[in-house]
Amino acid sequence: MAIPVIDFSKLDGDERAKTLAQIANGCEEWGFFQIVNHGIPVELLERVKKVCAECYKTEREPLFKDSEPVKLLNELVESGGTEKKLDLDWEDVFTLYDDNEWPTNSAEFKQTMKEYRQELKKLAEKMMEVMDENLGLEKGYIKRAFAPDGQPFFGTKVSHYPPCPEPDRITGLRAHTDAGGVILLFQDDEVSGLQCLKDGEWIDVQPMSNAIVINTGDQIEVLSNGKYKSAWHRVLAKRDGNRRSIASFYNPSLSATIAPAEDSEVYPKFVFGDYMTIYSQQKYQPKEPRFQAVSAM
Ligand SMILES: O=C(O)CCC(=O)C(=O)O
Ligand SMILES: [Fe+2]
Repeated sequence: MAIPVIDFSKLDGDERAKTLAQIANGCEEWGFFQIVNHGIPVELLERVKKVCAECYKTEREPLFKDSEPVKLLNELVESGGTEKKLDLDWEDVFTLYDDNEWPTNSAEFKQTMKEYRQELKKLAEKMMEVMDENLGLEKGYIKRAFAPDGQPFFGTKVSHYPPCPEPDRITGLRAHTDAGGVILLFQDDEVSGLQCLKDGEWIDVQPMSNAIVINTGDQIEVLSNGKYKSAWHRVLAKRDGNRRSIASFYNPSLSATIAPAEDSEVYPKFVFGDYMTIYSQQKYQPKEPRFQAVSAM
C-alpha cells in the first residue's frame, strides 16, 4: 500500500472535480498524500537540494558528530545496555522563519531558501483553498481563521537524518501528529524512512522525485470537526544514507483563536499559542489529552 499521488495541475482543467475528490480522499482517509505538477519549478527544487546538502556538509555535520544523540547512543552501546530504545531523535535540524537568524552565511542558501519559502507559502494557501471547497467552507476560510491579523506562522524545518550505526536503538524522529495546519514536505528522492500510520499499520511515504508530500496537523482536525484527522507519522533511523527532508509548516498565528467551523461536541475552542505550550511538553503523546488540556485553560 502506498499513499495517494495526485496530479495537482489537473485542478485547472476538465478533471477538476475528480482531482478535488482525490484530495478529499487523501485528507479524509489518509491525512497524507503526495502532489506532483504542483507548479514549483524543478530548477528551484534542484537548487534547494544543492544548498541544503552543502550547508549540511560544511556546517552541520561537524556539529552532529558532537551532538547529544551521538553521545548517548555511543554510551548505550559501550555500556552494553539492554535498554531497547533511546527516547531521542537521530536528526540534525534547524528551522527558518521570516525573521530568524540564518544558520549559514551562504548568500546562495539565503536567496534560494527565501525564494523556496515564498513559493511554498503560496502553494499552502492554494491547498487550503482546495480544503475550503472540499469542506463546504467559504473560499479563504482557513486562511482567515489561521491569521485574522494576516500573519500566519510559517516555518521551514530543514532536517537531515544521518546514517545511524544502531537503527534499532533510536528513531530518526519519534512518532507524533503535527500541531499546526498544513505541512508541505520536500523529502529525499532516494533515502526512505518516513512512515505514516493508516488503520493501525505503518506505511512508507515512498520517495518520489520532485513531489511534495502534504499532511494535515491538529488545527485542521479541529477546524474540520474531525473530518480531516491529523495522522501519526515517524521517521526511522537508517544504517545507510543521509536522508534530507524540508518540511514547511503553515500554522495559525500564535494569537489566533481556533475552533471547529461548525458546532462541535468533540473539539474545543482555544488560542493556538496555548495549544503550542501544551504541545511542546506532549508532542510525542496522543493529541486527545492536548485538546482536553487546552479547553481547560
Ligand atoms: O522529516 C520528515 O520527513 C518528517 C518531519 C516531521 O514529521 C516533522 O518535522 O514534524
Ligand atoms: Fe511531523
